[in-house]
Amino acid sequence: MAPTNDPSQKPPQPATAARRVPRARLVIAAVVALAAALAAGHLVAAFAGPQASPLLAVGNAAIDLTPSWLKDFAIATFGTADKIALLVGMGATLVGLAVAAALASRRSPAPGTVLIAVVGVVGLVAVVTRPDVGRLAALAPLASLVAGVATWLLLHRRALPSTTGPATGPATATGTATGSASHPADPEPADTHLSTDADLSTGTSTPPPDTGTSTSPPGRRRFLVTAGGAAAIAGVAGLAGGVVGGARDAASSRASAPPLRARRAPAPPHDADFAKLGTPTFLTPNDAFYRIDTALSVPQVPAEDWRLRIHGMVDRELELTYDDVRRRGLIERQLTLCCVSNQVGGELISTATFTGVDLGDLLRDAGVGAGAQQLLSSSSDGWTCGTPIDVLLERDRGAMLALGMNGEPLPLEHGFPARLVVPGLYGYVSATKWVTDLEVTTWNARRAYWLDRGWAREAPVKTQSRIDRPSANATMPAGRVIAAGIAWAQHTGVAKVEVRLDGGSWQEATLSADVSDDTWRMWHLALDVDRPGNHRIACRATDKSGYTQTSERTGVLPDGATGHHTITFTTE
Ligand SMILES: Nc1nc2c(c(=O)[nH]1)N[C@H]1C(S)=C(S)[C@@H](COP(=O)(O)O)O[C@H]1N2
Ligand SMILES: [Mo]
Repeated sequence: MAPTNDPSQKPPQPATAARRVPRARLVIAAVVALAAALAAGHLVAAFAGPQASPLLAVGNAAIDLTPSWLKDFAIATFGTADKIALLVGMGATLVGLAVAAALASRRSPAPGTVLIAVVGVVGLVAVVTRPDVGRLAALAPLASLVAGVATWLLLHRRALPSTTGPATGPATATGTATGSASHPADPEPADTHLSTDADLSTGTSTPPPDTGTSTSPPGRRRFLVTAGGAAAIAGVAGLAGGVVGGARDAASSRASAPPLRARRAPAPPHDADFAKLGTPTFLTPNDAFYRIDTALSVPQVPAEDWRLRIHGMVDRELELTYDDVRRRGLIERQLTLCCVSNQVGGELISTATFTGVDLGDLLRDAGVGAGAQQLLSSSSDGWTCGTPIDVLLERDRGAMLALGMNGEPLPLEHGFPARLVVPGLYGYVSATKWVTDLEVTTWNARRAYWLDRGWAREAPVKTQSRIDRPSANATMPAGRVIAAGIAWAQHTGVAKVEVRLDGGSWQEATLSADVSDDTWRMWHLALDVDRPGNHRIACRATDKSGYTQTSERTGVLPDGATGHHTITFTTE
C-alpha cells in the first residue's frame, strides 16, 4: 500500500484548518472536564461540608433568587420533585454551556477556559455566600475550577489533530506563516511529524497502516485514552466524595438515635379514614408525607452536634442539646400540616403523629419579654420563619418542638434532628425544619424568608376540602357513584362537608371520626347519577366556628388559595 502521507495524494490545505480540533473530540473534552470539575468539588465538599458543593450551592442560590411566581410554578408543576427538576435543569444547562463553549474552541482552548472560569467564579460566590458553610468551603469550588481548567487544557491539547496533511508545497508554506507559533510541528515534513506523534503516544515510530485522514489513529487513541482516564478519575473522585460525605452525614446519627420514649397519643380509631373508598389514610406514612422546603440538598445535622439557642427578648437565654430536649419529657400529638402553596384540590397536605415537647412551655421557661411579637426561627441552612408569639403562647395551641414523626426520629427530609410544628398555621410561618435558633423579637426587627418574597406575615390555615373519588375525568357506569375526600380546618375543626352534583342542591356527607380539631377529617357520600354523560361535583367544608368555605377562587399568594374543589367525570 502506498504511504498515505504521500503529498501527491492529497489536495493542499492550509495548516490552520488542519489544526482545528474535531468537533466530536471537543464535545468529549468538554463533558469530561465538566465531570472532573463537579467530581473534584464534590470530593472536597465531602470534607468541607456538603453545603460547600458548588453545584448544590449554585442551586440553592438559584432557589433563593428565583422570583416567587416561578417558585410557585415549580411547586405546582413538579410538587415534591421540584428539586430533581432543578438539578436536571442545571445539569442540562451546564452541559449545554460546556458544549457551546467547546465548539467555539476549535483552534484555541480559550473560549472553554473562559467559560470554566466564569462558571467557577459563580460557584465560588454561591458557596461563600451560603449561610451554613464553614471557612474551608471555598476550597470546593476552587478545586472544581482547577480540575475543570486542567482537564480541559490537557484534553484540548491532546485533541488537536497530530498530522496536517501535506507538509510541503505552497499552501502549507503559506499556512505556516499564519499558523500558530505554538505548534512548531506544522511546517515539518509529514513523516517527521508522524514519528513525533508516535513518540508521544506509543513510543514507536512505525506509522499505522491505515493513516487515511489528517487525524491519525494514534492521535485519536491517545485522546480517547486520556479522556477515558480523566473520566474514570472523575468517577472515582465523585464516588469517594459520596462515601466520605456519607460517613459524616446525619443518616448514621439518626440511625443510632435513642428511641423517643413519649406519653403515647391514642391510636386513631378505625373509622378515622375511609381509605377503602379512596381517601388518604388518617396518618400519612413518613415516606408519603409531602415535602416542601428551599433546601436543594437535605441539611445534614447530626443530633450530637445539634444545639437550639433561644434568645432575643427573653429573661434567660437557653441553649439545648438533643438530650436536653429528650429529658424534658416527650409528648405525642397528631396534627395535619399543610402548605400555603397547596392549590385547591392539591396534594400538599399530610398528617402525622409528632413526638416532642410543648413549644409554649419552652418559651415560658425562657421567659418572653414584654413587647415581643414574633418568634423568628432559623434552620441550619439559613431559612427563616416568623410566627406570632401570642399564638405560640396560647395554652391550648399545641405548638411543638418535635424530634419524632410517626414513632421514628424525624426523617432527614422532614427536619432531623428537630423541627417546629404549630397546629393551624401554614408551614412557611410555623414549621421550621432543622431548626437551630429561636429568636424572640418584633415584626419590625426581623423579616422572615417568605415575607420578603410577597407572602403574608400571618397565615392561619384556611378551611378547605378536596374530592379524592371519583378522580378527575374518570369514566364509570351510571347509577350509584361514591364520592369521597378530605376536609381540614386545623385548630378550629371540621363540622360539616357538603357535596353537590351538577350545580344542584348541597347534600351533607358522612364524616369520619372526630379525632381532633388539629387534624383532617374524611368524608364520603353516595350520589345517584342516573343520566349517562358528563357530570361535575363540588365540595365545601364548614368548620366548627360556623364558617363555610367561600366559592370565590383565589390563588395561593399571599396567604393560601380559596374556592370549591370541583371535578368532572363521565358516566356511561
Ligand atoms: N428549614 C426549612 N423549614 C421549612 C421550610 C423550608 O424551606 N426550610 N419550608 C416550610 C414549608 S413552606 C412547609 S409547607 C413545611 C413542610 O414541611 P414538610 O416538608 O415536613 O412537609 O416546612 C416548612 N419548614
Ligand atoms: Mo409551605
